[in-house]
Amino acid sequence: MITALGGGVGAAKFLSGLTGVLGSESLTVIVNTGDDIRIAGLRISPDVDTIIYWLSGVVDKERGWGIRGDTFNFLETVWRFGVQTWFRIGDRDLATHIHRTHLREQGFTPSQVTERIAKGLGIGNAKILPMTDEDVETWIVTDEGEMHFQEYLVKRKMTPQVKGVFVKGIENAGPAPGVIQAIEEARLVIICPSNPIISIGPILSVKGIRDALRRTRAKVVAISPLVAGIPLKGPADRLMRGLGLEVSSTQVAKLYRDFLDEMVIDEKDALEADSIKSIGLKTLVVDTIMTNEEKTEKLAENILKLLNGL
Ligand code: FO1
Repeated sequence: MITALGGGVGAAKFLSGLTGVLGSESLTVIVNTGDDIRIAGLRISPDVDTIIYWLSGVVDKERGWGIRGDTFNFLETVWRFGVQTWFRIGDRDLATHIHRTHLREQGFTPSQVTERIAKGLGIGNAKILPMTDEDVETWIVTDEGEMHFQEYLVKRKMTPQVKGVFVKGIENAGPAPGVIQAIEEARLVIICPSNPIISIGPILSVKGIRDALRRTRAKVVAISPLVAGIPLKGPADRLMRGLGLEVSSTQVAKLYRDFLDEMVIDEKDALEADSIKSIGLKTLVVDTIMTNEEKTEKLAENILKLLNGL
């Protein structure tokens, strides 16, 4: 069994490649829910949905999120009612949010809702688990005040200066059913090429998850989301810098050092291999840029090779 931790477009893309080359291995994905937001009364869980959309093949690959060929009639109409429309909810995507909101109002948990949405969209080759069933939200402290992560990313286009990050509600967040077991029973745990601060960070902050990663007998491998010192998408560099961290794969490895066995970095960062080895971690240098399906599957195959000899 393979267990992956991730959130965001990089993780979703990588996982779509991984499911293409899995063979008989089963896959469980533990997904960040810190990006969740309520807009216009809807419960939106962007990282969960992005992974489901990629794995089910309905995703808009150009944007990396949302559903291919979607229209925006709903947004155009609620805009007339004065509802904010900076978060682009497509009409087909809306069906997911309405269904989630309705099920949550009936008392279903995020895990149960996720299972139903994944099943409805035909995902059979991976189990998708939200990191927790508690409602949590990642907030960014900036020079212009505190704001929800989506407001920082989408509405403010990452322009405010980052001063800090916190996850509302994380103190009470225990792991969703199956999460700890998936880490404990895996042969390989993959930390996807996701933002270490706002995608992987919240997962590691859920009670018991970091400890489970430390004690699992699985090999734990992380793929750096940085190539030549910058993220291919998203604000990882701005967030790391804002928190006073160096923006490098070595720094990402340091953030995971207490539970990590091996760090996977891009060929463009080959010079970092020595500094990562010097903190006691094995390093694999490969092409991590997922510009097409073939390259994504090649990366996944390279990661699966780490299973050999386990
Ligand atoms: N990202 C954007 O940059 N702009 C959007 O308007 C936007 C809408 C959106 C709607 C549903 C959804 O599931 C994801 C959406 N995303 C949008 C992506 C999302 O903000 C980010 O990819 C993740 O939260 C980053 O981890």
